[in-house]
Amino acid sequence: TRREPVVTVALDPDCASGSLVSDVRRGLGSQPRTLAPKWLYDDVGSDLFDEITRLPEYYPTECERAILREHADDIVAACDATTFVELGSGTSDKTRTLLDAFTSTGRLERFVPVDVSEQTLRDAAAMLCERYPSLRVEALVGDFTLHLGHLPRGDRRLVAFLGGTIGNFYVEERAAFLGALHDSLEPGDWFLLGTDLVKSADRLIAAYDDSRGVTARFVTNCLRVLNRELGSDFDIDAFSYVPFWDPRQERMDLRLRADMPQRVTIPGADLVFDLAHGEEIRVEISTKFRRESLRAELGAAGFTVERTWTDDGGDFALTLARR
Ligand code: AVJ
Repeated sequence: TRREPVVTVALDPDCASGSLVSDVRRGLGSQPRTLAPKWLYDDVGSDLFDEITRLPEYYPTECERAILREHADDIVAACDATTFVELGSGTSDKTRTLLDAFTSTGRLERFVPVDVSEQTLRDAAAMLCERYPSLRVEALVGDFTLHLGHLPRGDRRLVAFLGGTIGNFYVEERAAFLGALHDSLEPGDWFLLGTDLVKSADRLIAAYDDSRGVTARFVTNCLRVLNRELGSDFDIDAFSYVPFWDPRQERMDLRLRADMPQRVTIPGADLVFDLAHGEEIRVEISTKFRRESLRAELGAAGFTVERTWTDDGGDFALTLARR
């Protein structure tokens, strides 16, 4: 008998738009001006990101896939989870490699994909029920920085956070996220984390400044989102995309620079400000990690690293830690 997915909505839709307004007021209303990367992912932004993952210069997605292809069985064998939670699961595309490995052990009982995009999640959950008929699929529509308290309890859990998305967080946000995750787990639960690793500046810059300009369009799209959602009047053509590698913080820093002075009005956030010629808005950071500092950071949050897997080139890592 095939089961139907159970979908729980933890995200309040008004709250989603409310947090856009407060993010914009906080980030653009003060210096240095910033914008939170989660607003890059409307439908257009999600499609552009998908295109990025297929660019020859953008190695992380393919490296992570290679690790999963090569080591999914080892990962599943290394932990004794019966519930598998994925934060930011999207289409659950990469995860199928892990689900296949879990299925052949016969141990997995439940899969909990968590994502902010309700439709994507519903479609993925329906597909997974069909593909894994004996699995209980309990999807959670929520923001993984806010709704960790809604994760199901009881079973031994493995929580996966893949794709290197943790690199978007600032140091303090990372500590807060790891702390909240630690608090929502039980001793003995597992955490599988995907992180991009420090490498030469040339390769990093190429990955975030592709020759076809897809990344520039992806980052600039946030201004379109604000013009549409909040009625702002950003003159989108008057901005240049400026990505750079910050060697001290070991992160890519992706900014938009105003090519001419302009006054920006954002009615939906009740905000007016002047941008000087050359003034920059930071839209995203993408932190790159080292194995040792990652172990220390996970340790500080109360996790013990059990295993680390990398691709052959050592570009990307999957770290399995235990609470
Ligand atoms: C989705 C956050 C992992 O940081 O590499 C790609 C986003 N931004 N190109 C990354 C991104 C520009 C991506 N993450």
